[in-house]
Amino acid sequence: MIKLLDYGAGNVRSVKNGIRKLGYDIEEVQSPDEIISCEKLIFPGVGNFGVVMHRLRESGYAEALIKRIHENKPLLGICVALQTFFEESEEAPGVKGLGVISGKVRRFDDSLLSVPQIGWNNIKPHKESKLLHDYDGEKLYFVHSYYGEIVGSNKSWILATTDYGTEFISAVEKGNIAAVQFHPEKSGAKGLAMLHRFLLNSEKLSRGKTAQRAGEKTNIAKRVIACLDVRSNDEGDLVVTKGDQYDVREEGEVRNLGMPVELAKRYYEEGADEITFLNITGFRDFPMNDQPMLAVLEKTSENVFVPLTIGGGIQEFTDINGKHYSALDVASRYFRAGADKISIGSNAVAVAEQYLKTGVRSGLSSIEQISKVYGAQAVVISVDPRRVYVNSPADTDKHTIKTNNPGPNGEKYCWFQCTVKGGREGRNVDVIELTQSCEALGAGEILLNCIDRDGTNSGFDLELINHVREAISIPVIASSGAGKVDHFVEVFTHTRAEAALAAGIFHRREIPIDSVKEAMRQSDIETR
Ligand code: 1PR
Repeated sequence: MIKLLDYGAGNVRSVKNGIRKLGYDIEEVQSPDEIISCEKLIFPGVGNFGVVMHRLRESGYAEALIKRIHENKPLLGICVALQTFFEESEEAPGVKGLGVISGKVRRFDDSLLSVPQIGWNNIKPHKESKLLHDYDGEKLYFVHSYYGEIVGSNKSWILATTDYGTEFISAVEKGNIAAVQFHPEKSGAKGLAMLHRFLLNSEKLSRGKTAQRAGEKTNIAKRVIACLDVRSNDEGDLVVTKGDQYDVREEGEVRNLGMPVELAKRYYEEGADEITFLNITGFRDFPMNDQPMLAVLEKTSENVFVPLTIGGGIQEFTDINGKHYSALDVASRYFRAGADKISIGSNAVAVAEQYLKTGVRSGLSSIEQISKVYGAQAVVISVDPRRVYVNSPADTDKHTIKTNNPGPNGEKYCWFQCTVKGGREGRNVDVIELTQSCEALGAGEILLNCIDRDGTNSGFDLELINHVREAISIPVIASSGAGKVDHFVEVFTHTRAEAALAAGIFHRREIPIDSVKEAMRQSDIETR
């Protein structure tokens, strides 16, 4: 019997779906005894080291896990699960890990690189193994700010290492015990194949392949993301739509570019590195009542094994019966439905306004609450900025840039005003104030839209992307304006954006995702 250790944090649905897709049955562990007695145990991990360890200890699972490891019964840990094997973590000082591997879990240095590491990277196998038997060097999906350090006393555990600023432990294996920092359940068909190797009772050992030459470092790929803006049309059907500068109506009708579940599956099969759903009317329709959106996520995660982000309406809410839902409640529901990340738009602006006014981290905002439980990497901020032109930086107290695209009256400067409610309302916050505040409060990634470019096919706003990229150290997803493959090459060669997102060109089948990747490869841009 295959059991899954679900301790109530993060998206475990994808692991279950992955196992079921492989033709196996999987059930959740109900007691510490089952942790010890089951045939195969999968221990997935998302979230904060301190929260995870606390839940493992209070449920009696921590001791049971240590016993299982000492008894060498098959166990596969994923992500934070690998980190719990260590003695302690910089993420939660004073909290003890399971302590089966010596050494510490450390934080990546964000003065040198974007933290979290979010994306597809390679691994370098160090020894023969069951897990990596037949592994052919494909990139795998990582999402983490902390990593297991390599020290002399843990070398016997190391199965593979990866480079991200520093070289860190990306997989461990000893006997029947294995754990990986990447997410096999989010690493497409190759990741599922790895899960399969864990489930098979094969004793075959081999040293998996690596894409790296001896001594060469691994590199994270630039991600290509397909975005599905979703809303109900006038007939009440949930459809994928697409706006021109956020106007999704054509001759009065909501544009219908397809069905969300089918389109997401198509993009997965075509090689999208991630898929994002934005419920674009979420700010006015409370999403917990919006069961179709949850159903979209549940259905999609049955067949799509790359990361899924969901945005729209992630904020606190009191329903007509007076029942209060915190933003954390709303986000949790989405994580349980199969989301790996949630994206906050309008509410992030309100949170930033409050933070800019008080300078206090109350711990109560949506960003702080969700980040604390699920980790920074699960909290994306979707920004909807629009240009405001000025003649001189002295004309405003906002962060300005000198622009090569002058304003309608020849203005040479502009700032980027944040908007809420799908661009309907401008706020007195600029894009730098917003993104820096959100980073300080615990957000892990910025989805940088651009109302001026959205749906225009005229290319990404490189000035905006550089402006934000230089101001923060969390990853930036460039969005809005992609019209041809060269635009992706351009955004990755002229900015340090970690990912590029597009909607219209993919929905209208103007450019296959494959062609984007091919053009990137020809320009020596690291791709999956
Ligand atoms: O404010 O937390 O409820 O979130 C609402 C979310 O919905 C926000 O992330 C906001 O960006 C999005 N949204 C709201 N209204 C619209 C609209 O279009 N009327 N969509 C909208 C924004 C922008 C991108 C788009 C890219 C790429 N869409 O997601 O996909 O611009 O398009 P392109 O490649 O075709 O140029 P909340």
